[in-house]
Amino acid sequence: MNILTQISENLQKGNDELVEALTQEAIAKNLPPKDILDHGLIAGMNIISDQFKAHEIFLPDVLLAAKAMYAGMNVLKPLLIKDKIPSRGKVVMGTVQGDLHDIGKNLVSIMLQGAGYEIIDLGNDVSPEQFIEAAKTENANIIGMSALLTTTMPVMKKVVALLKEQASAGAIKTVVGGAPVNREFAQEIGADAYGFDAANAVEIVNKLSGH
Ligand code: B1M
Repeated sequence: MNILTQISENLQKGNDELVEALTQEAIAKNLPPKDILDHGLIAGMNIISDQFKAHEIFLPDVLLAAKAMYAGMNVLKPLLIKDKIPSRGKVVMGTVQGDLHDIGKNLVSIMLQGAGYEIIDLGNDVSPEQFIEAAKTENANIIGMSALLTTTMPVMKKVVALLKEQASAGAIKTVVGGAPVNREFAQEIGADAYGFDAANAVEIVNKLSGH
């Protein structure tokens, strides 16, 4: 069996130690990190998503798969982040209030870090006030928000609205993303941009910060 399929299948079974070892093995075989991420780890997590949606598996299974996803991501992280490149700007990142899904947000952070941005990661369950406060104190150019639940998407609207009320409006740009988020929603709430995946988030942030 192809090593990427093995990574995907072991991620689905929640075999975190095996996923870590297989990811190391794939790197040793000179497979590109982006392929290991897309066709191994993310491919496995997509299958977990479909099975969870179809009620074929339950929350503890998803948690185990998430743990395995992190085991692989931790191995890939240094390869996705280049060393010693001058900072292209600061991005405050977080998953919005009420939402604990952080795998996608962490992937976006890793890719942005790899592209030379300084990331202020506020974690998950981040309130609108925390986003704005951090962006101001850190002098950040961009606020990046992730939401995976339809019920937490409105928090993004609050952040954009709160930012627009402030004197710093315009100076700090907002980027939104996450599985239920789309371009129309981003436009509707007045966000500056929408990123559909981690690589696209880098392109968007580059564009917004003039790189
Ligand atoms: Co939950 N969950 N979950 N979950 N979970 C979803 C999101 C769901 C779609 C599953 C389903 O029903 N099919 C569903 C939401 C339904 C909805 O709102 N429409 C759901 C639910 C219902 C729940 C709970 C409510 C379940 C319950 O308790 N009954 C609960 C909520 C907890 C909470 O947040 N308050 C819950 C809990 C969990 C776990 C804790 C078990 C776990 C999260 C673990 C963790 O994150 N540490 C989990 C997981 C893993 C998932 C699924 C299966 C996978 C999410 C994931 O990590 N994907 C998910 C199914 C799905 O998304 N289809 C599901 C992989 C990740 C790489 O993709 O996060 O989409 P993603 O990120 C992508 C892009 O979206 C984009 O780039 C990333 C890389 O390509 N992106 C950005 C993300 N953020 C971005 C920001 C940007 C730009 C791009 O700019 C700033």
